[in-house]
Amino acid sequence: MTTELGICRTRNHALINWVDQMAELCCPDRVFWCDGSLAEKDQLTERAVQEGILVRLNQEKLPGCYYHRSNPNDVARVEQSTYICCESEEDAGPTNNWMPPADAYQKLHNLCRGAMRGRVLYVVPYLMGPPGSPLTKVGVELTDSLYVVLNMRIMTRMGEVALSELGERDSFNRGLHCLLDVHPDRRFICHFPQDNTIISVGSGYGGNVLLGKKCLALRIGSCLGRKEGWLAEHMLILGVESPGGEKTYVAAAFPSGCGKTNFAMMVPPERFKGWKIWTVGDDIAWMKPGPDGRLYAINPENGYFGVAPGTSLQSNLNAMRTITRDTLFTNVALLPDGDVWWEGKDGRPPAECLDWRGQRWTPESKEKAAHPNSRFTAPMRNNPMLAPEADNPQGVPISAIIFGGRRATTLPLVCEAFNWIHGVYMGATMGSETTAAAAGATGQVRRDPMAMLPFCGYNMAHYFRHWLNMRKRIKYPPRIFNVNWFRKDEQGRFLWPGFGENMRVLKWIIDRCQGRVGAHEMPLGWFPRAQDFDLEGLKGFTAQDFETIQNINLEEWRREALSQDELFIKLYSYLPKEMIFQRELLVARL
Ligand code: SAT
Ligand code: MN
Repeated sequence: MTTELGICRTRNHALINWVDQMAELCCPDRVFWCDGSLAEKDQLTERAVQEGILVRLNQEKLPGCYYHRSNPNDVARVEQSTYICCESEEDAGPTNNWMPPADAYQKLHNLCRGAMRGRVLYVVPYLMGPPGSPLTKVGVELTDSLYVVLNMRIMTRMGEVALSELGERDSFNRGLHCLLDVHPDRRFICHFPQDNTIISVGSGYGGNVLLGKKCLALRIGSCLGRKEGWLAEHMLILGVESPGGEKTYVAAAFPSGCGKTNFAMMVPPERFKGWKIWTVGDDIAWMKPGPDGRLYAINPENGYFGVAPGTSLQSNLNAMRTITRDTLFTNVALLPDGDVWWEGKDGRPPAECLDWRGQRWTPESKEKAAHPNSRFTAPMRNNPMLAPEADNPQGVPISAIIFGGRRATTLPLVCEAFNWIHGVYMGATMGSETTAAAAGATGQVRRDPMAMLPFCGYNMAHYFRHWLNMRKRIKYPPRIFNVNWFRKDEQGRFLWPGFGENMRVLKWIIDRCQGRVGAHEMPLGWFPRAQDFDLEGLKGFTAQDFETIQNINLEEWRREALSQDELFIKLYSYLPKEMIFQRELLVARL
């Protein structure tokens, strides 16, 4: 039996009416309703190859894998073109760009008017979260980009499954995406929290256009979470299983490009034989108190949109296994035999390849072959260590929340907050050196509270208050920790080996959560005692090195406290007083 593809299969009037309205605005030649089937995937993939959007890779080496090059002016999220369009500017807060909703609608509708002439409008119904979860949300993205459709098919639970979850309800996120002419002057990513609506134009790059991810799961999600009493966070979720079978779940916030995917898929080193790390999610956590008083988390996504450069068998074995099939590669380098390459992949650089712009590249070339923010889009089901609970509608109970930035100095490898409020302060004052995940200069320290600076859909100070208020709703709150894998010595060498060895830090965190070890009280929080932190089998790293990496330099901390103030001053009129008290306590302890 053959089923006809692209046909509307819903009787949801709100949905049909809205699609009609948007089609009337954008004037596509055709409307194609996605059902998420395999037949549809094959058909659309074939079309993308014919249209030159995808290149078929070597199907023997990489079955089901395809390659895409984006417009060179469109390779990362653009924070300066990202807007929160709520009624009052105050509600968007000083860390967001704001546009009045009426103005934004007018501007964007003008840009979209007739923009899909000669093109197809794809209707992409999708779920963020497993079917049947109380946290799961339905979104529908209308897009004229086949690349977006095929990525959304990996990143979300897409098609029929979303339509049946939605049923006759009107409560779904309305997302409209138009490529236009992919010009930075006509690039806007606008969020309308009061209407549960997103409009993104002028870009084809992941974080700007896969609307379920940063736009719905974080920016709109954070607004919904504030209203409904839960947390939408830029966090990975992992499960640690001991040799005895004890499972502990941890959520961790790191800014984009700081190794969330690597941490979420970590392989424990030799010393931790019998321990297992299970991946629940690598980028986003939705967390809500459960009936037993603990905080439960789901990963709303269905795939990984990971940074390719630096990914190797050494740094992330499970990711390398995950991306051997059914994966889309964007802006990496293309080898003559239809394989892909990037800086930091195993083995020697290829003698020759095409770089991410499609130009001939050799090891002598000055430019990088893969763009530093080149990505793979891979189904999470390919991950050999995918936690079975990733599909559990109830989510997993979180025992620890970890905050971490990329800091060459100042921040120790690990410390634990004294309590929830202190932990919120730790998260709120997080700083990190900027990476290639966002357009702009890299390597500069900026305050990135909870790794949410580019993703919080409302006033950051109200967001801190929401975090503080959540304490009252969680009977058994997770412990909160801060980590920094990136501290360097005076010669600029990393002090900590990172990757799998981060298991040692995780082990201490788990031991703290299970009440198995004590700790030293220090000005920044609880520090590990030497006898509790396992350094055995860690070559070239001594107890002295551990002291160095945990060292608090008072001069650096005076500067840190001042620099923390820059963000607080910006937010001052709304800042919860608890944050000011915490700052004073810190200064006093120092
Ligand atoms: O580009 S994305 O926003 O999807 C990834 C990231 O920056 O975290
Ligand atoms: Mn991210």
